[in-house]
This record gives sequence, C-alpha cells and structure tokens, in this order.
Amino acid sequence: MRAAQRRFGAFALLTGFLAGSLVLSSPTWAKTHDVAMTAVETDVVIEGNGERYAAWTFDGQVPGPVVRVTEGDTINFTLTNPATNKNPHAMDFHAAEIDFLKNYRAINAGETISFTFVAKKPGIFFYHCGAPPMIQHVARGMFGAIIVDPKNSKAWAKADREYVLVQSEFFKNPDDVQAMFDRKYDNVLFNGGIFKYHPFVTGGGKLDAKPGERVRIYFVNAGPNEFSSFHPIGEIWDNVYESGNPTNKLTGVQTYVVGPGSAATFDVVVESAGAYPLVTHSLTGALRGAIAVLLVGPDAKPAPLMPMVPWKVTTPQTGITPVP
Ligand SMILES: [Cu+2]
Repeated sequence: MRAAQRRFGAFALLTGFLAGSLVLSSPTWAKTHDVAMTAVETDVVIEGNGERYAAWTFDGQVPGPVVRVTEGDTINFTLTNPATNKNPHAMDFHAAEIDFLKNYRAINAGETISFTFVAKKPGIFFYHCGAPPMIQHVARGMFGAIIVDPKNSKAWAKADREYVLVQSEFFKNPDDVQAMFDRKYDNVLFNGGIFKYHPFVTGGGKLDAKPGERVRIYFVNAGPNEFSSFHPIGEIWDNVYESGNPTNKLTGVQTYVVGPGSAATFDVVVESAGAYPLVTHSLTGALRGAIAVLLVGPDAKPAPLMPMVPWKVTTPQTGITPVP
C-alpha cells in the first residue's frame, strides 16, 4: 500500500514537473515581425498588352506585398522613401490601433520612418499611403493587404486554397487629381491589372482551384472612391466574414458590398469543374476590368496568394479582346 502511494506520489511529482516545464519552456504563440517597405515611384504593367503606367508603389508593385501575421503578433514596420523619389509618402495600416499623427505622417524623399504595433484583431485589412493628396497616392497604386490570421486556427473551416484580391480604380492620367475627386475613373482593377485574371484577354491569366476545394478570397477594396459589390458568377459565397474576422460570419451570400477602405473574407466551395467569374456586380466596374475568372478543374496547380503580381508581360502585343 505504502509502496503504491509512493509510486503515485512520484508519478504526480513527475507529471507536475513535466507540466511545469512545458509551461516554462513553451514559446508563447506571439511573434515579432520586422517588415520593411520602400516607396518606389516607377512604371508598372497594368494591361495584358504590356501597357505601362507611371505608378507610385510599395516595393515596386501594385498592390504592395501581402503582409501576413497572426493575431497578437508585433510588427516593427519601417518605410523608406529613397532620395531618388520626387514625393512625400507614408504608411497607414488598418490592422493597427496606434496614433495617426505620429506614425502615419508623410516623410520626404531621403527619409525613413519606423513604428510598432500589435495586430490585436484577426482579419483582412487594407494598408495604404496617406501622404497628401491621399486620393492620388491611393489611385496611383500605394496600397495593399495585411492578413492577420486568427490565433485559434479552428475559429473557422480550413481553407484548401487562398487568394488575395485588391480592387481599385484606375485613372489613366496619373496627374489629374481633379478626375480622381470627380470619380472619372477609366478602369477598375483587380490586383493592379485590367482584366488581369481573364483568360480570354491578351496577356490575361486566371485563378485556379479544384472541385470541392474551399477557396478563400481575402478581398480588399482600395478605392479610392467606389464601392465593390463582390459576387461569384455561377456560385454563392458559402461564407463571408466581415473584415475577415471569423466571428463576423455570414452564410449563403450572393453578393456582398465592400466599401472603399474596407475588406472581407469570402469562402466558396465550387462543386463542379468550370469557369466562375468573380466580379464587382457594379457592372461599370466589372466591364472595365474587374473580372477575375476562377477556373475550376481537377488539374489545378498550387498558386501564390497574388498570382501575376507584378504583371510581367514578355511579348507586348496590341489590342484587347472585347469582353462580352
Ligand atoms: Cu505615397
């Protein structure tokens, strides 16, 4: 009896020790990320025929790079505005909850700014330049997406495939700020291109998926002015998560409005092979470039979060196939 108690005591001591050591030695889940971006004033390809545009960018691409962290993580961010630039630039992360005046101020060419924030809320968030006139800095391409994954990965269904789509309006004269105020846009873009994911258009691509996969679209509307009415033609969103927060869950949604400066996460499970165009159902936008074809077939290959960013068109051609 006493021997059994001793054994139990030793066992309890051992398990207590193991539990204690686990608590002490386990790293906390929160991480710290050093994220650096450079404001780059450069030409980018915006059309499948190789047409270029005098953009202002983060890291030379439109949209800027996707930042991905987990809820609770700390981001040490640095923006560099090289001396070779002509304009002030800034960074505003919608995933942050920090002082605007101090952290989001514009810096001149040749300067650098750093700030730190904790991504406290999960979701998909917009980021953008806030230097005046902000409408022009956004319209010319200084925007992107930050994904804050929920710390509890079981907060929502696991996605089989993920894409980031950023919608924006395109003004062909990059210096016509009045046209930007007057909403006189020429095209609407997904990920910085006119019909970038439309396989019938010269230089166009597509988004791939396999039948039965849960495809998760992290969707950001950069604006600067127009609302998006995001709809999958031939499908229904299985779930929509406002701001990409798993708690904000909607089910069985045909079309969901995302305002400028906002974002949402869209899940669709496509049962059968075929083509499913993802559009803004504000048709003036869709028919001026905001159509991304989700091509569903058994041979779909893995793809990056933002395919074809930057858009490298190797053989410039002329003429875009009209879209029906
Ligand atoms: Cu800027």
